[in-house]
Parts: sequence; structure tokens; C-alpha cells
Amino acid sequence: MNTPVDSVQTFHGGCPHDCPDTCSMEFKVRDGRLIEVKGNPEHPMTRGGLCVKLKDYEKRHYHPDRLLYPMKRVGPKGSKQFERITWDEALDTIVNRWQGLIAEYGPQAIMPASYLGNQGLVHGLNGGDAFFNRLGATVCERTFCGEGSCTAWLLTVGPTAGVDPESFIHAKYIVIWACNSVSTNLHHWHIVKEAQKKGARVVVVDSYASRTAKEADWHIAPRPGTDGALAMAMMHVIINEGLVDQDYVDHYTVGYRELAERANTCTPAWAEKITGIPAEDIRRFAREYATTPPAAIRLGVALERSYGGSQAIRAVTCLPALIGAWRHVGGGVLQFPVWEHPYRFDVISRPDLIPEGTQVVNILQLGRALLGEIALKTPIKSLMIWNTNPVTQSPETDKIIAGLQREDLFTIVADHFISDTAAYADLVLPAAMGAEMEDMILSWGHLYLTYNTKCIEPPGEAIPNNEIFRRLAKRLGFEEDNFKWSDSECLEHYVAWDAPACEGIDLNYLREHGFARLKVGTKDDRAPHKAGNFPTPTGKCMFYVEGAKNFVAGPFRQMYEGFQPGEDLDPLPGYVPNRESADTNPALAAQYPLNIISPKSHGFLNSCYANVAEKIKGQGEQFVLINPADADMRGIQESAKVRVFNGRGAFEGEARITRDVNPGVVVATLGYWRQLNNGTVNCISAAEFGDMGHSTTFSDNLVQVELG
Ligand SMILES: Nc1nc2c(c(=O)[nH]1)N[C@H]1C(S)=C(S)[C@@H](COP(=O)(O)OP(=O)(O)OC[C@H]3O[C@@H](n4cnc5c(=O)[nH]c(N)nc54)[C@H](O)[C@@H]3O)O[C@H]1N2
Ligand SMILES: Nc1nc2c(c(=O)[nH]1)N[C@H]1C(S)=C(S)[C@@H](COP(=O)(O)OP(=O)(O)OC[C@H]3O[C@@H](n4cnc5c(=O)[nH]c(N)nc54)[C@H](O)[C@@H]3O)O[C@H]1N2
Ligand code: SF4
Ligand SMILES: [Mo]
Repeated sequence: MNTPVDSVQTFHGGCPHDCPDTCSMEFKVRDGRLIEVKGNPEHPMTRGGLCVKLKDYEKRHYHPDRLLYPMKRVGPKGSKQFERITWDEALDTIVNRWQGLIAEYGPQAIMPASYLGNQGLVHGLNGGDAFFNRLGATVCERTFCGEGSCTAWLLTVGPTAGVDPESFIHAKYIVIWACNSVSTNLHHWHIVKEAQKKGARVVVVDSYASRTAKEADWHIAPRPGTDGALAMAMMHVIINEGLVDQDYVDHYTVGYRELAERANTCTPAWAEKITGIPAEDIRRFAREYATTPPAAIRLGVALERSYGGSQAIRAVTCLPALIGAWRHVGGGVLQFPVWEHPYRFDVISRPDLIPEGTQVVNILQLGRALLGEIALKTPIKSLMIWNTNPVTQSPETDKIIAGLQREDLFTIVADHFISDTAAYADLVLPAAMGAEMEDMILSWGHLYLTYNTKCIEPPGEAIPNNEIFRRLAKRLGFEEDNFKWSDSECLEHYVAWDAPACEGIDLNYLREHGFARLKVGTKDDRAPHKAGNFPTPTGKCMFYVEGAKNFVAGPFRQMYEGFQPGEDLDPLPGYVPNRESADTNPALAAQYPLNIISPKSHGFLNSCYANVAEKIKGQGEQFVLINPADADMRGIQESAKVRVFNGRGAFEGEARITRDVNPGVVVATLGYWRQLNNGTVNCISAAEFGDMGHSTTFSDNLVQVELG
């Protein structure tokens, strides 16, 4: 591209947001100004369209609230009173404070905190790892999203991309399991809709009638956290009714006998009591799924958000092998296609630089760590935060805020705006945005490499994340190559360009074309496990796994520190009840009888855009969906202000009385800023881990609702 038309130049872009779609974009630039951002019409998944969040992405670059200069705090923590300083003063302050802390406590007194706020290889999730590993800082374990799922996936089928999201076009039976694709995976949803038009039956398994569930042919609504029981009962029906593909099972799976034994007790009647789904519906679902090939399942991240979530994901991931769905193009299960992207995480993150015995703190337990509720070898005295906004996104918010208010804590936040987290910083650093920096954008939702051109200068004195680390590394005298590479050189080193998946693709090709499909088969011929070939230690689909010794570490070793499932791993998948439920904790359930789920907002991207007036208008103010029966018994009228609370905290929202939720369940979507609202959904969520991979438990959460 890059063709001037009336002095407008077009450049290839990639959406840097935390979204599986990783859209390929066109940046239009005139006189050094970004004037329009569009979806790339040539990209088979983007298809020329962006989502509602990004449709005016150029405006975000010029938002009047953008951070333009480094600033230091001049009022009390949280008061948002900051004063401009120079980059030299900012960097000198950081280095001086850190050197003092290192002398007194050692480098582990410093902790980085980051996530996928930027999904670039250079400026994204792992961008600061090499720097902080070299510093010897506390390792930040980042298990916000997908780590229970990844552990379950690796245990069962190994690091495979599974069924190609584009191959869903060939499916005749599509199950979208705990994923609100219309809002969160729009560019896959287009394909599902097309398949539906061609006659595929689309079933959505979701604990409430999401936008996606409303467009399905059939919506199945298990109680939150009970999907494991549903999947096990499906196995029961498949096995007992002779719907197993015995030839596939015999050749390409391990542990069928043990699995069948367990499934034998998991009757539909048993599952009905747990899930709330009529036994007859469970039978029908299992029969349809097993007898309508090709059958494809799309696993949503939300499936892992309860104590037994990962065991449930293991169960669902076993289903395709049981019925031989993998034999067909468009059959199988889709988790994160990123497993077949040839990134060199060891080069990006440099885990070899982590000093032996370094302590690890999980970002979900940031509040507990800052308040000394978790035993740490070295207390955290300084936090550097970028690409994440834990005050809105991490659980137990009130504890995080109490921690961030500690006078002895030196907090640095790099961001685009004074986020809820930046509000508590001692120093804020202005970060560059999408069109202002070169990168390749990782995708966990498709099989394309995506390039992003730097085509405008950042405003004010904003700089890309990697430049912050380069400048700090220079001041600290770090000599490793990582800290000397330009962003372009990083890209040369960060991808295994010689991998078979990259055949015929290099950085120049990407610069010219913007995106490239990996060489892993086409959507019309890819059936990676037609004849087994699972990248597990046995080469087979593992219904049965014996302890951690059979575990294959994936490419994100540092990204997912919490991976090790441990020797006490249940060798089989199964149903594990919620930690917070009437069965497991009746006293708690008596006090807080409603199970809240807090999925993504349609109009926001996590907390991004939830400070932009037009986007709030589109999304609406914080609401709480509640069933008429639950509203009536609390005297709650439509649109009333309600308070949602439990022992961890409270937030307020507007009641929407609807049968979209079943009695006993309430829904409030995520992302709203605390500084603009009375609390957020994460004031009430728990920092307890799920059963594997230190996953989140946002859906395993009991509350009470009352008039506000
Ligand atoms: N209750 C509940 N909580 C949840 C979830 C849920 O479903 N329910 N979902 C969880 C999940 S799946 C996730 S992934 C996490 C997400 O949690 P976060 O990763 O914290 O998500 P964001 O709120 O988008 O925060 C990203 C921040 O990075 C900033 N940023 C973006 N790009 C850049 C950049 O290039 N440089 C710098 N320095 N900053 C940048 C943004 O402005 C924003 O403030 O939330 C989790 N929290
Ligand atoms: N618009 C928009 N898009 C986004 C994001 C965003 O914030 N906004 N965030 C991005 C990120 S970081 C991620 S991880 C993805 C996540 O995308 P999704 O995987 O779609 O995650 P959620 O929207 O949190 O939840 C999906 C659905 O799962 C349901 N659910 C919750 N708990 C359960 C349960 O226990 N069982 C069942 N069966 N259903 C349950 C919820 O009701 C919800 O409709 O979306 C990405 N895309
Ligand atoms: S947020 Fe997702 S759907 Fe929207 S433009 Fe970015 S990658 Fe595409
Ligand atoms: Mo996420």
C-alpha cells in the first residue's frame, strides 16, 4: 500500500487491543495527522469492518484527556493532582528511588505489573519482561485471562491451534460455549452466521441470554460454574447411546475406559440438579452434537471463571475426540490459535535472566500482596504498572486501593489516560498509541501474523513502552542485546522466521502486505487431528493424565507461571462445584443468595473507552440484570438504583428487570471506571484462584442486591 492519494497516505495497521480478532487496519494519514482508521477489506477475518469500540480509533489518538508529558504527584495519593516534569527528571527519580530500595531491600522490592492492554510483541504483554528479569525484580504472574483454559487445553490436546476459526464455515453443528462472540469475537461471529445461513445449527451455552445467545438457534443456560456437569452428562449420553466413534477413540486417545467409568455416574438427571438444564435437553444436545458432523466448539474464556472451570474445560475439550469430530475439516474445538504462532518468547522475555529463587506475585492478588496478607520474602516497595488497570480489572479492588495508598510505596504508571490505577501513581508516564509505534500484534483468535506501522509521531512527549525500558536500561547500565535493539530489530528477533509456519513470510513481506496467513493448512483443508497427531507426550488426546509429570510446558512459560497442575491433579476431567454456592457454603449463600457474573461490556474493551463520553452513551451506564422474581422479593422496580454487595465490597448500578437471567443469577458488565461510578464489579469479586493455572473466579461469586 502506502500510496499517496490527494496527499492522504494509507499504512497498514493492526488493532493493538486485547481482543482475539486482531483486526488488520488501514491508517489514513494527512499532513502527519491520523484522519481515519478502517478495517482492511482484504483480510479474510477483518473483512473491512472494525467493532463499535474502534470505528473512530483516530479520535482516541487525539482525545483531550490523553497524557502528553511525564508528571509527578503533588497532592495526596489518589487525588489526581499532578505536575509536569521532564523525562530526565522522571527517569532519574525512578532510578534513584530504585537504587535506594535495592540497597535496602534487594531488587525484589520492585514489582512490575502489566497485561495485554497492548497486544504487540514489542510493546505488549511481555515487553518489559527482559528488563525486569535483568533487574531481578519480583516476577509478576499474569493469569487474568485464559490460564486455566490453557492448562486444561495443554493437558488434553497439547499446544495445537485446534480447529481453524475460519473452518467453522464448513461446520454443521456449532457450539459457542461461554463466549459472547457478538461483543467479544465479532470477526468470528460473521463466519458462524454464514455457516448458520448455510444450514448449521448454532447452540450457545451461556449462563444468561447474551447478545450471542439471542442469535442462536438454541440457548442452553447452565447455572454459572456448572458446565463441567453438563459436559460430563453429554459424555454419559454419547457413551451410553453408542454414539462414540470407537475407531477414533481406540487409535487416537488415552484413557477411554477410565473416562467412561467416570461418565457412567454423570447421568442427565444428576446434571439437571446441578446445572438447572432439563435432563431431556441435555440428552438432545448430546445426540445432536454427536450426530451432526462436522461439529465445532468455540471455547470462551468465561468458561474458566469458577473454581472448577478448568476441569470443565478439560471435559469439553475431550468431546470432539469422543465423537471423532476431528476427522472433519471444520470439526473439533477452538481455544487460542496462538499456539501455532512461532513467537520466540524466550528471546522476548529472557526468563534465563531471572535470578534463582525470585518471588512471584500474582496480579489477581495485588491487593493482598500490597497489604501484607500474603507472606513475601521481600515486601513490595515499588510498583511499575503499564498495559493494565488493576484498580478496575483485578478483584478485591478495595484492598488494591488501600495498598496503593501506602505512603511507603513508590508507584509508576505508564498509560494513555489517568486511569483508575494511574490516579494513585507517584509518577505517570505518557505512552504512545496504536499508529504511533511499530509492532507486530499477537493474535489469540486467528492464524495470521499482523503488522502495525508507525505512521504518525506521538503527541507531546509520549513514547512507546519499549522506549521507556530502553531508556531505563541505559541508565542502569544493562548491556544485553535486548535493550539495544530498535523496535524493528526486536521484530527480527522475536519471531522464528525460519519456522515452517513462516515459509515465504518475512518482515518485509509483512510490511508490504500488512498481514500473512501462517502456513498451517487452509480453512478448506485443515484437519490437524484427523489421524491423531496431538502435540501431547503420547501423540494422542489425553482423556486421562497422570499428574504433573506428563505436562508439556507451552510457549508462554513466563506468561503463565501458574501452569503446573501439580501431582495431585485429578487424572480425569470432571465437575468441581463452585466455591461459593448453597451446596458448598450454605452460610454464605444464606447471606448472599445471588450468583453474579461480570462479562465484558459490548461498548468497552475491558476498561478502555469507559472514560469516553460517546462510548458510555453507546454502552449505557452500569446496569444490573435481575430476574423479575428476585426483583419482586426485594421491592426493586425497573431502573431503580441498586446496591450490589458482599463481604468484599459494593458497587451501584441501575436495575434492569428481565427474564434474560434466571432466578438466582445477576449480571453486571465489566469496565466502568471507579472514578466515574460508585464502585465497580471488581469491588465484589474474589482474588481466589480456580482449580488450575491460577485462573480467575469472577463467575464464582455470591452477592446480595438491595435498593440503593
Ligand atoms: N469482574 C471481571 N473482571 C475481569 C474480567 C471479567 O470478565 N470480569 N476479565 C479479566 C480479563 S479476561 C482480562 S484480560 C483483564 C484485563 O484487564 P486489563 O489488562 O487491566 O485491561 P484494561 O482495563 O484494558 O487495561 C489496560 C490498560 O492499559 C492501557 N494501555 C493500552 N495500551 C497501552 C500502551 O501501549 N502502553 C501503556 N503504557 N498502556 C497502555 C490502557 O489505557 C488501560 O488503562 O480483566 C480481567 N478482569
Ligand atoms: N466488547 C468487548 N470485547 C472484548 C472485551 C471487552 O471487554 N469488550 N475483552 C476481550 C477479552 S480480554 C477477552 S478475555 C474476551 C472474552 O470474551 P468472552 O469469552 O466472550 O468473555 P465474557 O464476555 O467475559 O463472557 C462470555 C459469556 O460467558 C458467560 N458466562 C460467564 N460465566 C459463565 C459460566 O460459568 N458458564 C457459562 N456457560 N457461561 C458463563 C457470560 O454470561 C458471557 O455472556 O473478550 C475480548 N473482547
Ligand atoms: S477490538 Fe477487536 S474487533 Fe475491535 S477492532 Fe480491535 S481487534 Fe477488531
Ligand atoms: Mo481477557
